[in-house]
Amino acid sequence: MHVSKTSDELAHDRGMLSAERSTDLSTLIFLAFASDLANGQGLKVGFYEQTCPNVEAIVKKTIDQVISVAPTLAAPLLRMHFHDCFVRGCEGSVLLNSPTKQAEKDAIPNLSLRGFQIIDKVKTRVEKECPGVVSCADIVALVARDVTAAIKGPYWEVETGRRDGTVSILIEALTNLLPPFANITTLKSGFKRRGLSVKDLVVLSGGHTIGISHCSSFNNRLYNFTGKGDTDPTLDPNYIARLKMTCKPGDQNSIVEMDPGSFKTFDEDYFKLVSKRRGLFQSDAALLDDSETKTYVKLHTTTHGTTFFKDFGVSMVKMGRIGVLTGMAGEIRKVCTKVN
Ligand code: HEM
Ligand SMILES: *[C@@H]1O[C@H](CO)[C@@H](O)[C@H](O)[C@H]1NC(C)=O
Ligand SMILES: *[C@@H]1O[C@H](CO)[C@@H](O)[C@H](O)[C@H]1NC(C)=O
Ligand SMILES: CC(=O)N[C@H]1CO[C@H](CO)[C@@H](O)[C@@H]1O
Repeated sequence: MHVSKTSDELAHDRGMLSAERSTDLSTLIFLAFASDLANGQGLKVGFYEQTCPNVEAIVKKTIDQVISVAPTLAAPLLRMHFHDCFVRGCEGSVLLNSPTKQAEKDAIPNLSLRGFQIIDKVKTRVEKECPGVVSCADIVALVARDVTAAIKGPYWEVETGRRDGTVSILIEALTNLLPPFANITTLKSGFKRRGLSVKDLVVLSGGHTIGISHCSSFNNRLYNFTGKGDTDPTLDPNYIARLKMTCKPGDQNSIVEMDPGSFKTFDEDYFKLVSKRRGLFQSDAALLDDSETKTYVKLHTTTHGTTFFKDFGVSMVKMGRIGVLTGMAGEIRKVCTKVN
């Protein structure tokens, strides 16, 4: 059952969108959901060992095929698990279509959420082998691991046993996703509220070692940071000059690589960039504003054989526990874009 909204509510949402950058969206973020603490009870590695023993092999094979021809899909597929988990918990609501364009999918922050068709492709193959057994939420979690491994990133054991939710609401995506202009206080509390630590915040931000961003996510830093036609003083001026070549004033559509030169490879370069004041978003730069996150960033610019890969797997498992539905809760969707 999708939740439909009246046109009044819609108008309200749109107003919120345009106001989003100037007003305090993060207050809303905290009001939205108090219940989605991480616990992960009922999840375990190998949950489908008896009921669908080949599921992980099917997912991996499909993803290896996809990434070998379209490596840039790794980034949105990793990001999809993050978005799923931060809105309503990891229960596949990010995948739901709404006939009236009112689902999470239709929210502005999903601007770059791509790869839904890959999830459908995996699901179709899994359903063929074990109909009605494997949830879409688990497929999203497995895909996030497999795309990361496929682009030379870390590998981790994924806990499974999630079930799928039946509700997806646009406004929840707007209010629960952290905005790119979030400061360190907002970031830390947003993670804490979901049972994630300050370390998880800095480690998972390392996901920005791959992928692209639209200019709209950081344009204010280049042209009108405080409304006086100024730039963000925390962003390297040379980098600003370079970004301005692609991102013109008010440009919403152009895209840049978040980790220029290696945006298709999962590596530690993100931390080098942040340390050189070349983190693309204010939320990236903010990692220098807390002693714990700053220490982690700096550590990963100087030492060899760092712990980032191992840490990333650990934090992804923790993220994958946020607000999960297990046991008899929710359902196993037959098709990921629709409730049964
Ligand atoms: C800490 C708070 C976070 C904020 C504020 C944030 C914000 C953003 C924004 C604004 C974009 C660009 C969207 C666009 O303009 O196209 C983006 C892209 C991306 N994010 Fe994050 N993000 C956060 C955390 C994460 C986490 C935890 C992960 C995964 C572990 C992640 C993975 C990605 C990836 C892979 C992309 C590139 C997507 C693509 O290439 O299509 N982000 N993020
Ligand atoms: C961080 O952002 C929040 C929400 O916009 C704001 O209320 C708070 O004052 C900011 N904190 C700092 C230290 O700038
Ligand atoms: C910069 O921001 C201010 C305040 O929001 C606005 O009045 C002004 O028109 C903006 N300037 C440009 C060039 O967008
Ligand atoms: C507002 C917006 O861009 N929504 C998009 C969210 O993602 C879906 C699937 O890629 C697009 O169809 C929507 O247009």
